[in-house]
Parts: sequence; structure tokens; C-alpha cells
Amino acid sequence: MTERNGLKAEVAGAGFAGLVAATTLAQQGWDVTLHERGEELRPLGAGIVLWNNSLEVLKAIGAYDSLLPHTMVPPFYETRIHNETMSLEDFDGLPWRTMTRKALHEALEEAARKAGVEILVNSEVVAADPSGTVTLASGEVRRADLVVGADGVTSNVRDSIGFEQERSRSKDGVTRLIVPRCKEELGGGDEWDNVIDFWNFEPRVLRVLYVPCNDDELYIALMAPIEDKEGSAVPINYEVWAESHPYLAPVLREAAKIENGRYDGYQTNVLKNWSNGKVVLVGDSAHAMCPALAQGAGTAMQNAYTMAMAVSKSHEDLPATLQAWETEEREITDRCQAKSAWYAETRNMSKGNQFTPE
Ligand code: FAD
Ligand code: 5PR
Repeated sequence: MTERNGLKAEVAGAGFAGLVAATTLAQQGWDVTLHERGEELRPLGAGIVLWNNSLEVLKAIGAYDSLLPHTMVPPFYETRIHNETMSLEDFDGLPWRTMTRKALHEALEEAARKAGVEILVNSEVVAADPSGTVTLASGEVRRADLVVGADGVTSNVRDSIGFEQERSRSKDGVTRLIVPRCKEELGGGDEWDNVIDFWNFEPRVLRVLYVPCNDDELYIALMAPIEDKEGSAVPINYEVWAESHPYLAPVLREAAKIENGRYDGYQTNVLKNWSNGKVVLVGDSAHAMCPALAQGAGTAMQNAYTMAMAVSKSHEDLPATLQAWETEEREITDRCQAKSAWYAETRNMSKGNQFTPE
């Protein structure tokens, strides 16, 4: 049993950032309440790629072993333009894994419950104050030693305090879906175990990111410009997509059956500061980014973990500790955000992944 430290934390939002922050704080002795405005804990989106940073966080909080059987390491990350291979990478042994968001969310929820986090659903945080209070939609006001705003890109915690920020939106968006692997129907070869990023530019920009998550489930992200009404329609327009990517017909046929999908644009928010007094923002509330480097959740989990460890080591002057933590983490997160925005703007991911050395 962890020794309790007598400190209370209120965490807004049970996404990847909130679950990691809440679990780490509870494991370090805090009394933690996690508020989720939804009626149950569940992830948005479909599949996900994680790299070394978030995999290390999962190990540190004890969520890795239960997740591992539900994940996969594809042999290669392949990039094609008009179905011609541009690059085939194994990242020189750098750890990475693919999985469904559901599997990741379940492993994190299990870790949070094991750590003793109190999880409240149907509990929306409408505002926070730097002195250390949160106000719930019910009108209840709660006081804490630390308030964590992990309430995503539309954060009430952030907006009620008025953190200064710059925001920009992307010109493309994606429909993200989980479909059956269809490996035999696709031709059965080993190439279908790879991540394959299929880019087509002519006669129109339509891209399919193909990500096997395990033996049965495949994550596909169908990217089309926001202005392309047919390409961004949901359910997907089978004729349009199959004409562009005929070799993916079995997968696209499955995708077209899914009626409750969503086409999402992406945005980049750069905040001047991530904390104010006893309130700290982690994850998309602080640094939403384009998905090109697949590091939105990665940096969210990394920063949630390092923040929770920092405030647990030293709780004398919490606002100063939060500022020192931000100085440590800021550079790499800013770099990820800027590079992801550049890839989204230039569509240069089509030339293959050029970021391994970084
Ligand atoms: P969220 O996941 O948005 O979670 C916020 C939670 O808070 C939700 O549960 C929400 O219901 C709840 N909430 C919101 N408001 C309130 C409130 N007021 N009170 C209480 N609860 C509230 N990242 C990767 O690392 N790898 C990838 O492969 C990857 N692929 C991506 C693909 C696409 C197309 C996109 C758009 C993003 C991708 N990302 C990826 C980024 C990743 O999805 C996000 O960065 C990550 O989910 C952010 O986590 P979060 O916990 O900060 O926010
Ligand atoms: N990587 C992943 C992803 O879901 C997207 C991108 C890169 C895992 C979104 O389709 O480049 O947009 C990307």
C-alpha cells in the first residue's frame, strides 16, 4: 500500500492524459478524483500508434503487461505513392506498437482503478480557478491542492481561466475506422502485416493509412481535403475510395458499412503557459497537434506522467514546481507540434518517414 501524502487532486477528463495523470498521482500517494463528462469511459477515434515515450510511461505505471497481448509490432512502416513503395522502415529497432484505442483505454482504466483513483462519470467540469478549485456542471465547487485540466482540445479548464493561445486548423481531415483485417481477401502476403501509408495525389488527394492492430482488427484512416465533400463523406463513399485505391477494395467495403464514423479535421494549439497557480493543463488541452508524427497521445501521456512525478517529489511551492516541469518538457513537445503541423501542411509524410533520427 502506497503511503498517502495528504494531498488532493481533481482531474478533469478521462482520456489518455487524464488517466495517466490520475493513476500516477494516486500511485504517488495523492487522493485523486477523476471527472469524465461522458456517461462511460471510452476513447474517441479508432486505432493508435505508440512510440518509445508512451510505451515507457505504460511500463512505469504498470499498464504495459496487460496491454501487450492486444498490440502488434508490424514488420515495416511502408509508404507508397500511387501504390509504388517510397520507403520501407523498421526504425532501427526503435520501440513502437500499434493497437486499438479501446485496448489502450481499457488498460489505463484498469491501472487507474487498481491505484485507487475515484472515477466519476457524468461529471463535467465547467470551470477552474488558479487558487485550486473546480466547478462541476451540478454547481458543486471542489477545492484541491492540484487541478489537472486533461479535458481535451475543447478544454473548459483552459478556457474558463483564459490561457493565452494561438490556434491553427489543417486543410485535410480523416475518417478513422476499425475494420476486420481481411488479410486473405487482400492477397494474403506478408506485406499486409505492415503499416502502409497509401498516398494518391492524382486525380485527387485521397490517402489511406492502413494500420494492423492485432490478428483481427485493422485501423484505417481515410484522409481527404476538407473541401472534398465526397472524400470526406461519412459513411465513406465506396465508389470514390475504391476507384482511387482498388487494391484495398475488401477493406473499403467493410469501411462503407460503418454508419457512425466521423470525419475530423485537426488543429494545433500553442499556449503561452501550461499552468496557472495550482491548475495545470496536460494533453490536447495544452498542446493539440496534427497527427502526422502520431505523437499527440504520446506527448500527452509523457507530460501527464512527468508532471505527476514532479509535483509528487516536491510539493512545497506547487506553482513553481509546475513552471519548472513545463520548462523541462516544453522543448520536445513544441518541436513535435511544429513538425507535425509542417508535415500536415506540406503532405510530406508521402515521401516516407524522415524523422527517425530526430
Ligand atoms: P482526449 O482524448 O480528448 O480526452 C479528453 C477526455 O475528457 C474525454 O474523455 C472527454 O470526454 C473528457 N472531457 C472533455 N471535457 C470535459 C469536461 N469539461 N469535464 C469532464 N470531462 C471532460 N496520438 C498518438 O500518440 N498516436 C496516434 O497514432 C494518433 N493518431 C491520431 C489520429 C488522428 C486523426 C487524430 C485527430 C489524433 C491522433 N492522435 C494520435 C492524437 C491523440 O488522439 C490525442 O492527442 C489524445 O487522444 C489526447 O488525449 P487527451 O487525454 O489529452 O484528450
Ligand atoms: N499517423 C497516424 C495517424 O492516425 C494519422 C497520421 C499519421 C497514426 C492520421 O491519419 O499523418 O495524418 C497523419
